[in-house]
Amino acid sequence: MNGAESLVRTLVAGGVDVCFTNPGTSEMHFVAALDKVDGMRCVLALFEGVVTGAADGYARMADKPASTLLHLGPGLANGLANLHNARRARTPVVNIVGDHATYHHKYDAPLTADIEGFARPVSNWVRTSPDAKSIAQDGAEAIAAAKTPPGRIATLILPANTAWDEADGVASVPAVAERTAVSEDAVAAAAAALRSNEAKVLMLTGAAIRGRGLELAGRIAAATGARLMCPTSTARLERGAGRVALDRLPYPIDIGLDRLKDVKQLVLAGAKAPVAFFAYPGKPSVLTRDDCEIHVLAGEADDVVGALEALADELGAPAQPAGVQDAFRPALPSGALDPGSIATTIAALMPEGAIVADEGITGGRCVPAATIGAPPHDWLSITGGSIGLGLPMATGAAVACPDRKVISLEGDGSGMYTLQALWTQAREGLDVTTVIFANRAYACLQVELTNVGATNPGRKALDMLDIGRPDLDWVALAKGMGVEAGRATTAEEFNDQFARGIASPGPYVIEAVV
Ligand SMILES: Cc1ncc(C[n+]2csc(CCOP(=O)(O)OP(=O)(O)O)c2C)c(N)n1
Repeated sequence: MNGAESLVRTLVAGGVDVCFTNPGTSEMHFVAALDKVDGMRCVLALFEGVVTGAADGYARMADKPASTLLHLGPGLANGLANLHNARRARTPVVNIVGDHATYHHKYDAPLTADIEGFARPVSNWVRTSPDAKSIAQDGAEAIAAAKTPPGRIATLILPANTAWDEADGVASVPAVAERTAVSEDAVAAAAAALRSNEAKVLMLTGAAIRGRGLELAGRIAAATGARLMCPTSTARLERGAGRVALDRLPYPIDIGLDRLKDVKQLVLAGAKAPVAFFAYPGKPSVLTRDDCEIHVLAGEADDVVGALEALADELGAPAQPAGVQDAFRPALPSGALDPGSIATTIAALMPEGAIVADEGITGGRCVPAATIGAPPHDWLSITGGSIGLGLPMATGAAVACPDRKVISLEGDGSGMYTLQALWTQAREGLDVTTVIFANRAYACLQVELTNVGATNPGRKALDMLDIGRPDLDWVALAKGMGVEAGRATTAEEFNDQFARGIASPGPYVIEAVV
């Protein structure tokens, strides 16, 4: 077999059996190998930002990496922003980037670029395979690197001749490092902090905001009265009726500061100490008060669930968690369509086990509170602040979980970065209902203009924050990519449209004019 086939066989044997691709000439042997090997699902995307964002959404839900196939330096570069988001989410990803044959490099042909240079800032592991005989082993090591806690980006560069030359065979994935157990001292310090009579918060993320982690957090809250919080952006949060509810740190700095203003003891379980998303003139960067004591129970690569287990034991926590969310469904709204009524409709109709991919920006701001009592669901957010993740992330999540409904909340501005994801959803028949908050504006930035103290904006400045003239026609855009779509301008129309999306087994787009 050739190098490309040895790599594909190694990926499949190592459990990496989905590949999001956008190939070119240098990847043709890899593409040809896909047919020689059973077990690899290949999903084409029409832009690399969709490839990398889909790989992120997939791994968040599948709990294992997908691979990507990208075309030399420019293909990788097109996918960098969503690799940045994936890196911030601690998502495991195995990137395969084709390159010119090793002997062709010295001619500086047009697509020649510093691929390792492009890859390094978003990758924890980068390697260029030197020859076909090394590729299987390099591929196996890339998988191990991606799976190394807390989840990493591995980028393997595949020169064309290493793909077509004769290879040795398949390699198996080396042992992956376990998550580190936390020290007894860290547990004791966290317990002392949470026993204190001062205002206290347990800030959780990663595995701590799913399943067993949430239950333990609730038991710790029951023992201590600690407030349970999570960061603004989390890779995957399990929430809804019957689950321990967390107080999510709000994005706007003033509200975030207010939420933490009394806190004197902060215990971090997998999370970082909270800082402002941006610096604002005259406002602090750190969101906790100066005299707040911060204790790290578990870092991001530590066994945070084991740490919570030890903490619950240390505190003699009761079996019943505190803060379990009651079931609550609102009635369907009527009248004007606005972010509040849209959130109410979603809360009324979203099915159990839904996956919400949240890039709703200001239009989606009411959905989290409205849906907290809805049937249990998962919530995926943009972790690196780089918009253009939402539609690809929803696509990848739907590939990972074909039996679950994906609800994609999308700002119209953010959606335009990677709208080609809709074509992939149509081609793959993915069960995604997308709500486009069509406010014809970069509304978030209109608020930020004031927040940073830029006063008296003129017409040119305001024009940079307005995306009307012409208004985007999302129904036509979706239909042009083979996705059924409808428009809603009233709450009643949105109720009908959303019910239609939920009833559809395939992709459906709703342009909600707000
Ligand atoms: C890659 C990237 N480019 C630009 C931005 C800056 N930015 C943040 S929000 C935003 C506008 C989002 O518009 P939309 O999705 O329509 O949501 P709205 O603000 O209207 O609610 C922009 C351009 C960003 N966060 N990431």
